[in-house]
Amino acid sequence: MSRPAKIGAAAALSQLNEAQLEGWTAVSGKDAIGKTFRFADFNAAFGFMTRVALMADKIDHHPEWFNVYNRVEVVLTTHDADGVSALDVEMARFMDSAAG
Ligand code: H2B
Repeated sequence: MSRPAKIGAAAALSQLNEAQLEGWTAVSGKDAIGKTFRFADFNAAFGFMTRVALMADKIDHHPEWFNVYNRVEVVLTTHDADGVSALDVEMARFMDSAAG
């Protein structure tokens, strides 16, 4: 697969903002976007993570994430591009749809 092109966090955030997807912010210290998802309980949070994990493996693009009970903090960046690429926007859109 060809190396994904870096578009940068600002461009990605403006695309997400355009699509009215809320809660995405720039991560400090690196070119990445992040969001904290909150669910009713662990079951709902882990269900979300499972749906995202299957998609991530399918498109070979994997999130950095941290889970405590009903909270899932995600960071999206493309290591191969050394920053945010269109794949991160695609994953962010999928996450918002998977979160319901
Ligand atoms: N995930 C993310 N987030 N960034 C990448 O650059 C990446 C990945 N690269 N998943 C893939 C896997 C790469 O390591 C393999 C070799 O294709």
